[in-house]
Amino acid sequence: MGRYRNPVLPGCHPDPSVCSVGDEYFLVTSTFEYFPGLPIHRSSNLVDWELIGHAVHRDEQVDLSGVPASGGLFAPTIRYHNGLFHVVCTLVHGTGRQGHFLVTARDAAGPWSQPLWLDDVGGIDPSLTFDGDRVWLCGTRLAVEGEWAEQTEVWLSERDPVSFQAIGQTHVLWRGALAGARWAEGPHLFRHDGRWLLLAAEGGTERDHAVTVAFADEITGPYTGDPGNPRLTHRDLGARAPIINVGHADLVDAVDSAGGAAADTGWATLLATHTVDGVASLLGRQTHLVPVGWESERLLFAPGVARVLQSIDAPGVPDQAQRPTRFLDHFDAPTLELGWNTLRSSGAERMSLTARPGHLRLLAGTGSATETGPLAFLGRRLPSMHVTVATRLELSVNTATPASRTQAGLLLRLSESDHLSFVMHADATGHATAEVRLVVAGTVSTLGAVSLPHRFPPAAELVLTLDGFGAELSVRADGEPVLVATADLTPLSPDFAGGFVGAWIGMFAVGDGTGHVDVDSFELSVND
Ligand code: 6LW
Repeated sequence: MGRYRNPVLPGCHPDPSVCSVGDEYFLVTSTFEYFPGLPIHRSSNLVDWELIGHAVHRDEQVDLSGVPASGGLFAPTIRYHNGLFHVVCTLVHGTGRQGHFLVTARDAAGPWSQPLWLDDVGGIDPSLTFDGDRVWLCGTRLAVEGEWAEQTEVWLSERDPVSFQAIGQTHVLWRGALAGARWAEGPHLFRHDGRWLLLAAEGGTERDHAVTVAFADEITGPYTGDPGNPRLTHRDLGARAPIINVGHADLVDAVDSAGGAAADTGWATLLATHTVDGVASLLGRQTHLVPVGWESERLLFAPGVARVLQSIDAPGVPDQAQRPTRFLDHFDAPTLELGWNTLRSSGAERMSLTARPGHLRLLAGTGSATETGPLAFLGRRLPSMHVTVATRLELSVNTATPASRTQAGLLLRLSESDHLSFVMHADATGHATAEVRLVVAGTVSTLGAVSLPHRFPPAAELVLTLDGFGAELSVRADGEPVLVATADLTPLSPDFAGGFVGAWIGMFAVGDGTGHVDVDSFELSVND
C-alpha cells in the first residue's frame, strides 16, 4: 500500500494518455500553442513521473504559426506496438497544416519522426488501437446532422498497418451515454474479456465533465452504454469541491494488454482542475491518477470512493517520492532544461544561450504578448498556486534613441488576452522603471510602477509571490526589495478567462528589434 498525491503531474497537463511497456509507463499530454509539444513522461510506478522528451521537438514537424491560445496541439494518445511508440494528435487552428497526425519513435525520449498526416477524417481526440495485424484509428467530431448543439460522434476508421491510409468506410460508434450529452470525446478502445470497451468523456471539459463506458462484441459496434454511466464524474459536487471537471480518462493494466490476460484491477489517468475558494485555479487541467477495478462487468473508478481525491492510499504503488520544491536555472548548460517552453516555435532566432555565456539572451522583437505573432518568451508551467518566482535580468539600452523601446521581465500567461506582465524598461540614459500590468479580456491596467536607482546598463531582480490568487510583485535593484504592486489574479482563472490552458510563467522581451535582455537566473520555489 502506498500513498500518493494528485495531481501526479502538477501544472497544466490536460488530456493525459498512458501506455505500459515492460515494467515502465509512458504518458503524454496536450500542449496547445507551446513548444516543444506533447511532453513524454516515464514512470516505473505510476506515481512518480520523469519528463524525458517531447513528441514534437523540431520546428519541421508541425507549424504552430499563428496558433492562438488553446489552439494547436490537442488531446494526444500514446500507444506502443512492434517496438515503436506511436503518438497521434490533432493540430487545430493556426496558419499551417491542420488535422490529425501520427509521430513515432523507437525511444520515447526521441527523436520522434516527421508527422504522417491522417487528415482524411475530421474532428479531434484521435486514438490508436492495435489488434493483431489490424490497426484502428478513432476520434470524435461534431455529429453529422446532430440532434442538439455540440452533439458529437465517436468515429472509427481501419488503417493500413504500414501506410496508415484508411481502409473502407468510417464507422460511427457512439454519440454519448446521455440524451443531450455534449462533447462525447477523448475515446479510447480496449479489448476486455473478449469484448470491446469504449472509454469516452462527455459533458464538456468544464463542470459537467464525466467518464463514460460502452461495450460491443465487434470493434465496429454496435456499442451499448454501461447502465451505470457516467462511471465517474464530479459534476454533482458543486463549484466549491476541491477537485472539479473530472474526465478524459485513459486506462492501463486494467484491460487486456497485447495478448495478455484480463486484469481485475488497474489504473486510470484523467484530467481534473483544482479550485481555490470555489474558483478554478490558474494551473488549469492537471493529470490525476485513480485506481480502477472490475466487479463483474462494471468498471469502477476509485472503487470504494468513486471520487478523485487529492491524497490516495492504494495497493500496488509505493509511497510517492517528495517532489523538488525549488527549480533554479542559471542558464549555464549548453541546452535548455526540458521543462522550458517557447511559444509557437522553438524561437531559436529570438534567443541564445551562447551570446553571453551563463545567460539567456532574449531578443526584443516587435511581437507582443497580446498577439499571436512571434514573441521572445521562455516559460514553464506554473506548478502551484503558492510560489515565489525570481529572475535577475539586465536590459540592453539603445543610447541612440530618445526612449529605448525594449521592455522585458516576467510574464504569467494564460493567453494573449489574459495575463500579468512585470517588466523593466529604460530611457536612453538608462533610467529604468519596473512596471506591473494586468491584462484581462484584452483590457490593460497598470497596477504599479517604481523608478529604479540609476545603473548602466539597468539590472534588477523581479520577484513575484503568489499565494492563492493574491500576487505581490517586488523589485530589487540595490539593497532591499521594493513593492511595485499587489494584484488579485482571480480574473485570470480559466473560469473567467476561458480556454483549455493553465498558466505558464517565464521571461519575455518586446521592443523594436534592436534591444535584448540578458537573463542571469530564474528561480521558482513552491511554498505549499
Ligand atoms: C480535448 C477534449 C477536451 O481535445 O478538451 O477534456 C480538448 N477534453 O477532449 C482540449 O484539451
